[in-house]
Order: sequence, then structure tokens, then C-alpha cells
Amino acid sequence: MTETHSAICRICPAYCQIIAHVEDGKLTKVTGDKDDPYFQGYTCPKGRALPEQHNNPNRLLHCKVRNTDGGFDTIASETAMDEVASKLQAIIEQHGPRAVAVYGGTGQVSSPVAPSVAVSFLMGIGSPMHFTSSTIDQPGKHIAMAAHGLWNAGEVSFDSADSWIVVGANPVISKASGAPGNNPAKRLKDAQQRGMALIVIDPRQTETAKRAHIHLQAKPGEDPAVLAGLLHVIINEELHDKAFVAEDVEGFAALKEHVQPYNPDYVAERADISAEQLIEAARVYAAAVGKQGRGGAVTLGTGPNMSLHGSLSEYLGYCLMSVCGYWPREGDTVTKPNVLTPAYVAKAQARPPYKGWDYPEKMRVRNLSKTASGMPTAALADEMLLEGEGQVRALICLAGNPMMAWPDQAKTYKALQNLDLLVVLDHHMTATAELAHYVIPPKLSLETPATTQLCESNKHYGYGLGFDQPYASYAPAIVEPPEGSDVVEEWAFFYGLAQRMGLTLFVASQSGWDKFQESDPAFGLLDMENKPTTDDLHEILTSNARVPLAEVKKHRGGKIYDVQETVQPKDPGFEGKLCVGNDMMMAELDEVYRETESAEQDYPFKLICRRLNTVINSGGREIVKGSTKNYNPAFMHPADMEALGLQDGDEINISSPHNRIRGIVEADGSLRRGLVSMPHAFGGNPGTDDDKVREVGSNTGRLVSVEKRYDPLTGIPQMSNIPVRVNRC
Ligand SMILES: Nc1nc2c(c(=O)[nH]1)N[C@H]1C(S)=C(S)[C@@H](COP(=O)(O)OP(=O)(O)OC[C@H]3O[C@@H](n4cnc5c(=O)[nH]c(N)nc54)[C@H](O)[C@@H]3O)O[C@H]1N2
Ligand SMILES: Nc1nc2c(c(=O)[nH]1)N[C@H]1C(S)=C(S)[C@@H](COP(=O)(O)OP(=O)(O)OC[C@H]3O[C@@H](n4cnc5c(=O)[nH]c(N)nc54)[C@H](O)[C@@H]3O)O[C@H]1N2
Ligand code: SF4
Ligand SMILES: [Mo]
Repeated sequence: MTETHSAICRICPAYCQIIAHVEDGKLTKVTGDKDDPYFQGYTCPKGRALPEQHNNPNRLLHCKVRNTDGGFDTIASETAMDEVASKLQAIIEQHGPRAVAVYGGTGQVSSPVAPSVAVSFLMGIGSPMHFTSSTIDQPGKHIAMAAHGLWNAGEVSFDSADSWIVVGANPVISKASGAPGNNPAKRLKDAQQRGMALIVIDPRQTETAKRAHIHLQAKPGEDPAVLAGLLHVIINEELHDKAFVAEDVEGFAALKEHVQPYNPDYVAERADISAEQLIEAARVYAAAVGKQGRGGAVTLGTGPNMSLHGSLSEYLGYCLMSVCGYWPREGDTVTKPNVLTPAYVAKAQARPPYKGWDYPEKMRVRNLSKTASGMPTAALADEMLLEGEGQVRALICLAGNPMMAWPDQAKTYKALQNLDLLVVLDHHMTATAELAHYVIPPKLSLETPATTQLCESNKHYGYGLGFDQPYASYAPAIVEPPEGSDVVEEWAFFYGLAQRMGLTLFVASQSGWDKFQESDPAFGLLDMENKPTTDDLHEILTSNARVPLAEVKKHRGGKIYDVQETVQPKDPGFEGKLCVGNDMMMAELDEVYRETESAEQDYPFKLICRRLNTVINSGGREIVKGSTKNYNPAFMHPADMEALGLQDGDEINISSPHNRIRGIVEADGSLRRGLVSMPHAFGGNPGTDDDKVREVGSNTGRLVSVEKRYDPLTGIPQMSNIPVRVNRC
């Protein structure tokens, strides 16, 4: 007998509502939920592979401990927690709490209560060392938000926008940046049929760029110049929203001055695009100025964020929106309203700039410190290697895969092996787990209850996140973990450690968009004797939700709630403004103008980032049906291949100034010439994959130095637009 249950796919932050088919207690199939009012049956191949993930024969079902031969023995989870707790205790006693760090990766979206508990655990022991993948992703977003400020009423609506600029993101594939996550391809198509002009800035004619009204196929790394060029045209042709700028924006004169060198001819030459197209893009983008309820957006992805100057690019994106006044006004509908996060009054006013960097917590290297984006993950390996007070000696890796994902793989390899204690929470033996002292397998997503709160509360992080309707859903656990298994929910692992270490944990409730307005004092202390359930934690996390969780639980599947609101007027006498002339950003813009192209003549190609539809970073390639290759091809323009005498499937060496990998070349006419476009998070640990490139692929992170070219605030190194040399093996 097949039962069907509505559930939430949590492989990626889109959080699609799905139907889980269960036979004899086993997940057999996942389909879209056609009755869901928001997702309307949408799924992707990764979500449809949830049964393969849950029933995978290689799934870890018992904890592992490293033995003296370097192999692993099975260990009971309670014993693993005893041992890890006492080792942590000893490390803290000898070296202090800063010696213990937690790194949370993208798998955290599958178990949304875990991050709060992990943070609370670290606070309990007194360690500030909480790291996430955010700072090796798009940390420029947080820096730019802080420097520019936010609009209290949120973003313009995708459904009524006249123009939409996507910079180095490919929402059709990534479902994370650029366009709403509920079937981004369809949402884009519908918007275009309605008349929205899509402008894409990407060195590749991506699945998204194929739909563009204007595709500026610029050189990678030139986003600050291209965005400054758009501002130059808009400001000099006086297409901007003068009333809005006068009322709600400061720094306009500075911005105007600093974009002057970026005239269309200069930008066109520099980025290798057409000046006419750039001018047209600026005019098309600005065409909705003054039309209430219309507007447009600029939305950036990993491309610009990984090509240095990510913060500046994000900032110029905000400047484009603010000089055009593209923010919801009084009487407009609130986009991305809160449902499982607290109610708030959306007002047509600025949330002025705030401190976004140079936070008191310092790293010991490269003068980096914590920022609004978190602790600089690109420097965590250094913190493990650099001896002296504060050295990190224990790492708990929560749903992340540093060996595949961190920049400078060789350094990461050395650093992780240097640890006294590495604990990895993952459901299969990843490259990182291979180096662990303990591997703790979790319950998988459909074995635990969840709500859509996490997706909702990430809404400020990009146009693909959050829901642009008052939508929410709750799903209970759908299946039990496999019989005989001893798997531990991630939060319960931290709870188990805390119990043994005499700590009291809490769960902080989420406050969503308005967390930028006032910090939320609601703390949920956990009962450290009688273990709470995951549902109890969801209750705490949603305790100040606009729509009570109990209400959301009444509905099977997702629902759009009747809490839609309109934007309220500005508070009388309110003087806060958005800032488009931040000093640091303007100085960086001047510096970009003075920059000349890198003089690395020996490295004539640029390696750029890209995502594959069937995997999520290092996750999923073993399970998704139809993921035809086990490796990550090195895509190149056919003419470049011909010039090098290369054919599809040839093995090549790709060398950067830092290191070298092998790759399997594949023709891709959608690229500019001079590029190698390659997905990350493939390959094996150093020394294991050179002759297995067709089986496991290659690790692009190995080509990256964390010390040579990096963002001085967040530490993110250049992980796209990497100079490389290519030759046949
Ligand atoms: N060169 C280069 N490097 C990059 C990038 C790039 O484009 N180029 N991209 C960067 C970006 S954007 C990111 S976000 C990072 C990603 O960095 P990471 O998050 O560290 O890497 P992932 O491969 O996403 O690792 C996620 C892990 O979570 C596990 N997982 C999945 N579901 C669950 C679950 O329910 N529970 C637990 N416990 N584990 C689970 C998966 O098996 C996988 O091992 O990589 C960054 N690194
Ligand atoms: N299917 C799938 N979905 C995913 C993931 C996945 O691995 N697979 N990963 C998830 C994660 S962790 C993240 S962070 C998001 C990322 O989501 P996106 O940011 O949308 O990621 P990509 O699809 O790689 O798009 C990046 C684009 O930037 C372009 N690019 C590279 N360098 C530059 C540059 O210097 N300038 C400009 N303008 N463009 C450039 C590339 O050609 C590419 O098209 O996706 C998430 N969703
Ligand atoms: S887009 Fe993300 S949430 Fe939706 S089905 Fe695919 S993996 Fe799951
Ligand atoms: Mo990411």
C-alpha cells in the first residue's frame, strides 16, 4: 500500500512543497504537490532523488570512530557523545574555549533547528568561533546592505517589476539567486510575457541569459565597471528618480562624481561589451522611474561575489535601485511578508546604514575580523595551523564539506589533519569525513519535522530566497530512519554534548526581515534534563510568528495566508536615508579604475564558477538519476579548444599561479572565449584523484590561494575569474 504525505524538500533553500510516496514505511517516490498554491507541483531532479538519498546503500547508519590503524570502527551514538564531550572538555581546559570551532555548511538547510542549537552550544562554552559557508559564498551581500542600508518595506515585487538585472547568477539552475525559487524558469517566463525586461550580465549565455532581453556578456571580474557604467548613463542622462533621491537618499553627489570615469566607451572597452548595449540596458532599466508599483531590481549571485570586489558590486546594485527609487512606496503591497516570523509594520522609509564590518572578534591572520556576514571561513584553516594562543584544535563540521568546498584545498587538508579533534556530522563518507576522528550520521530531512521558517527568514539574502506570498508550511516526520540504525539529529548531538558538559542551551527565535530593526529578546531555554522534541524546538523558533505555528499545522501542505498588507507611510519627522556614497565603497570604485588587467601572461584563461542542475555543491552526485557524469567537466569555447587542439573528453591540465588540477574538457559555445567554466566541490582529497578524474572529477578550490587575492573585510578569496593555463595532459 502506498501512502502519500505532503512534505517540504529541504535539499536546497527553495523549500519546495512535495508529495512523499511511502510504501511499507519506506520513502519510494517524490513528486511535486500540484495542489500547493505557491509551488504548484514544481520540483527539480535533486528533490525527486530524496528517496535515493534516504535509502542509499552507502548511507551511514552508525557513528564511526577512527581507530589506531587509521580506519574506522562503529561506535554507539551515546558513547560517541561521551567521548567527544570529554575530549572537548579537555581541549577547553588546556587551551581555552576559542580552540573549539563549529563550521556549518549548506546541508544545514535540511535540518533547520540545528544552527541555533549549535550557536547556543558555542556560546555555552564561551567560544566565538562559529563559521558558515556564507563567507565563502556571497559575503558581499551583508557588507553592501550595511553600507547602503535597507528599505524598511522590503523589495519591489517580481510580479510587477518592469525590469530585472541579474548579475552572475543563474536562477534557472540554482533556484537561489536572481528570481523567485518556486519554479524560477516559469516565473521568469511569465514575467517576460507580462513585459518585464530581463537584463543579464554574465560571461556565459546561461539558461537564464538565454531568456534575456539584453545579455551583456562581459568579461568576468568587470561587474563593478559595468554597474558603474549603468549608473553613469542613468545619472548623466538624468533618468534617475530625483524626488526619491532628494527625500530618501544621501551620498548622491559622491556617487555621481565617482562613476564619472566609467563612461560607456571606457566600460565597453574594458569589459568587452558594446557601448550601445550598455546604454540601452541603462535606459531600459530606468524606464520605470516614477511609476509607482513598478520599478526594477538588481540581483547578484556568486559570479560577482567570487571575482573580488563582491561587496562593491553588491553595493552598486543597491545604488542602481536607490537612485531609481525602486523600493516599495506607501500603498504598495508588501513583498515577502512575514508568516512564521514576527509581524512588523512595513514603512516607506529607510533603515539607515549600520555597522557591517570590523566587529570586535578578530582572526589572527590577514587582519580579518567578524563582519555582518559572520566569521571569515577562508581563514579558518589558518587558525588551525597557526600555533599560539587561540589556535583552533577542535572542529565540529555540521553539514558541510570543507575538503570539497573551502578555498585552497591543500591548506585545508593540512589544517584538518592538524586538529586534535574533527567531528563530522554527515550522512555519507565525504572527503572531510575521511579525515574525521568521529563521524556522526544524522536523521535525514524527511525523518524529521520542519517548517518553512528558515526559507522565509533568509529573504533579505537574495531574490531567490523567501516567499513572495504570505506562504507557510509545516511537515511532520514522514518516515522513520532505517531499522537498526543509530542516527542522531544534528541538534540532538549538540544537546547531548551540552548535557554531558553541564551546559544550558537555548534556542533563539527567528526575527526575519525586521531583525535589522530591533534584535529579538525572546530566548527559549531548553530543559536540559528532559530532552525536548524537534517539534518543541520548532515551537520555540516560531514563538513570535505572525501566524501561530498551531494555525499552520492545521493545514496539510502549504498555504497562502490572509495576512497581506500594504506599505505604510514614513514616520512623521523620520530622517534616516539610504546611502549611495559610502566612502569605503567610493574609494574601492576609484581603485578599480586604476587597476590594470592582471599581468599574469602565463595564464591566458580565466576559470569561472558555475552550478550543475543535478547536484548541490558536493552533495547528491551519487544519488541523482540522470546525472550522467561523475565528474565536473571543464567547459571551454569550441574555438579555444580548436586552437589548443582539444576535443570533447580530452584530459587537460589546468594550472593557476597557486596549484594545478586535471580536468575533462567539454565544448560549450555559450561561453565567451578565453574561459574555463567549471563547477566546484568535485574531486577527492589531495593525492587521491589525479588518475581518477573521470570517476570523481577535479577540485577547483585547489587552484585558489586564500592569501594572495582576497576581500580585505570578509576574507573571501578570488574563487571565480581565476587566471589559469590550460594544456593537454
Ligand atoms: N572554488 C569554489 N569553491 C566554492 C564555491 C565555488 O563556486 N567555487 N562555492 C562556495 C559556496 S557558494 C558554498 S555555499 C560552499 C559550500 O560549502 P559546504 O557547505 O561546506 O559544502 P557542501 O558540498 O555544500 O557540503 C554540504 C554537506 O552537507 C551534507 N548534508 C546534506 N544534507 C544533510 C543533512 O541533512 N544533514 C547533515 N548533517 N549533512 C547533510 C552533504 O552530504 C555535504 O557533505 O562552497 C563554496 N566553495
Ligand atoms: N542545482 C544546483 N543548485 C544550487 C547549487 C548547486 O550546486 N546546484 N548550489 C547552491 C548554492 S550553495 C549557491 S550559493 C547558489 C548559487 O547560485 P548562483 O549564484 O545563481 O550560481 P551559478 O549558477 O553558479 O551562477 C553564477 C554565474 O556567474 C557567472 N560568473 C562567473 N564569474 C562571473 C563574474 O565575474 N561576473 C559575472 N557577472 N558573472 C560571473 C557564471 O557564468 C554563472 O552563470 O546555488 C545554490 N543552488
Ligand atoms: S529546487 Fe531545491 S527544494 Fe525544490 S525540489 Fe529542487 S532541491 Fe528540492
Ligand atoms: Mo553557496
